[in-house]
Amino acid sequence: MTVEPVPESEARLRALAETGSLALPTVPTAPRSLSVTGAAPPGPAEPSTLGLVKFRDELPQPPVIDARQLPEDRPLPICARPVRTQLHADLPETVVWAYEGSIPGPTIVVGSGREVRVDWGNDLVTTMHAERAALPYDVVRVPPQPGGVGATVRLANLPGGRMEAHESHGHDDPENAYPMLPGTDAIRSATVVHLHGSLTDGHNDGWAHNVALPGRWTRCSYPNEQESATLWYHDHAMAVTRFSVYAGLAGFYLIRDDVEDALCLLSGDRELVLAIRDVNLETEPGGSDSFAPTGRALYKQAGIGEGDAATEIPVTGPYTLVNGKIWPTNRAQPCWQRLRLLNASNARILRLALYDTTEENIPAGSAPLPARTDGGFGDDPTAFGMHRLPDALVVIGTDAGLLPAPATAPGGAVNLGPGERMDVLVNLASLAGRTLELRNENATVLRPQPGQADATALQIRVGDTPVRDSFTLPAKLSPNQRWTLRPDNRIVVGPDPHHDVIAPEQQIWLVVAPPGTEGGGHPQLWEMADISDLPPHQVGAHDVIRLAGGPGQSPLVLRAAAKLFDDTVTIMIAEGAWIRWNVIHLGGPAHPMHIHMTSFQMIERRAWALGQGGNVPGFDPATGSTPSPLPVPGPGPAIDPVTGGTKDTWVVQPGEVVSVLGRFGGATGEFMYHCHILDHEDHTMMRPFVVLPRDILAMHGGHGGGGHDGGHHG
Ligand SMILES: [Cu+2]
Repeated sequence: MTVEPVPESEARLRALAETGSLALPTVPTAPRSLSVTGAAPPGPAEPSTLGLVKFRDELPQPPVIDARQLPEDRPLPICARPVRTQLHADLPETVVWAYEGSIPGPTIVVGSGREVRVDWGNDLVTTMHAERAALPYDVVRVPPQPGGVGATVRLANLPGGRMEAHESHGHDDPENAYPMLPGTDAIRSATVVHLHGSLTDGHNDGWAHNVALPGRWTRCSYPNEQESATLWYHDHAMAVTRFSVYAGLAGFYLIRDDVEDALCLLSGDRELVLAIRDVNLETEPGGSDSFAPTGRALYKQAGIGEGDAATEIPVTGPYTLVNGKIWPTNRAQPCWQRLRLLNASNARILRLALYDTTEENIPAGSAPLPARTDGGFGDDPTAFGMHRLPDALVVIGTDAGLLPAPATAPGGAVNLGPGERMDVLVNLASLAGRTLELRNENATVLRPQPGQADATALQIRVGDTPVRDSFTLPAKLSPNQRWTLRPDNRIVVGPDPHHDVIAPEQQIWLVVAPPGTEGGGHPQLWEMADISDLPPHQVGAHDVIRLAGGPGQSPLVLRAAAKLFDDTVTIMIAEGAWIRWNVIHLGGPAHPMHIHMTSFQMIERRAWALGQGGNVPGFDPATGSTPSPLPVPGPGPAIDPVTGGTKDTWVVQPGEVVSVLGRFGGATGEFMYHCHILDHEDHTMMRPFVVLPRDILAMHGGHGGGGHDGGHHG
């Protein structure tokens, strides 16, 4: 990794200084239709209850950079800069931060086994700030409302609003103006890029502290010695990742390999990338009745608590962007299509399902129809549930690679927490002439009232001219080895139960402490030390989690050894070691947990029933402890073929104890693991860990204890 000035950037800055103006480039939107050549207009637009018409824009596809065509010795320059783009055909242009001027950034396609070096440039400067750009939106905090957290969240999810002290407007609009989140006006565009899912050394991994100022670039090497998978790159700057990703800094990175090529999976025009995220927009004064967007995005958070206890609910917005467009539409041929799904939201957990909306008629102004929030249908199954296509989405790959075999999406929907990806096939042959919608069923509604989010993500209009489709769904996909944990705690790698049997070298215990623990407003991520062998009088009364053992076993006693990012490293891993990570979620919101460097499989998921307050009974938030051992948790949701795929991010629900297993081979250095709700990550739900060659680790004794327990063998 090297950090040097960007020559082009300097030249541009000089030109800027000479002319005194720098016109922001406009994003070239590149709608790509799956079937129809020529620029046919979008289909009939549909009114929404949130001030914007649906399906006005064709779904764009970011430009593709095929790094396999590059000379081996040539690095790929990818530069972040501010650009203007229309998030919706009826909106003024919005300034965003974009890699190579595209939202999402260019899709980088690489070949497995062939190294690619990327020069990540930071060119985030503007006329107003020729040295460093301010955020291209305001960050406001909706103060706690009399109606409680729910009322505050509804107000925060109301379209529009603006910052109280905004210049350039002569008149007040106290009803729809909010205080700025302190400090956010001073944030300036320092960035560091993380390639999410990449197996690369620590110094190429986008360590959050290693930010580069505008005018600098950072060279990173990606060996790509991993299987075909959907990766993505995004900003990872310490404490401000939520702001730079919300500004637009994200893009796809696809690894292709011989296995994928031999399967003749769909590519080219029949493979779409879909980066899905939510957003809010600033409006002119005048209240919520007259929705007049100013052309600026808005980061609008619900506040909870005041003074020292003030904090915010992670940001969500009422509009869904797919590849930088609000509620776009796509024309597709009636044949198999491939969708590479990415949840690029800051905080919104998606449950995506396909609907046939051809005959759906929801009168404007009718009551909102709640989406599914509990795995069942909404209140009005005739309007919401009847048109659902439960067998439509066929999952072929998860975060880190192809599945062993295609799997119909469990429950008819694809669950994606922020940071998770899914490789999905859809057979549109039987849906010729139909109009479909990809909807998010989680915490959204149809026909929302202001303060709610709309379920719509993307419309797909299927052509009615039959086409010949030579594609057939393969019965088997990846023959790559998978691993399972036997009841005797030994790992079997590959399909033969007697082959390659090894034991995990180390267990890592993490606790997610609910909001309110020891007076804290945010949920917390604790790294635990195994103190089961300590005499009871040394255990203490705070931050101690006790878990009952099985029959005849003594309890496991864990104590928080680290809570903040800058606390000492306690996780030291020998390169090549198999490690079992256990996440104990004691209450509060679901968290998409992401571990850097390698890929994993979920091997166990157990759960406790939650108590009245939403926490695991027996956990005392006042002391952050369980005075008595928690009982052995019951079985959790079954690990279905999709959840059990190779992954790097999992949504862990309150009450669950989730164990994932992975081999830390092929890279070394210092890495991070964290919650991928970006507000949580920025608020310290992130911790470091170190992977070193075994010989160096042996010489490194005395620091951090070599793991919580010096290696919990077994
Ligand atoms: Cu979280």
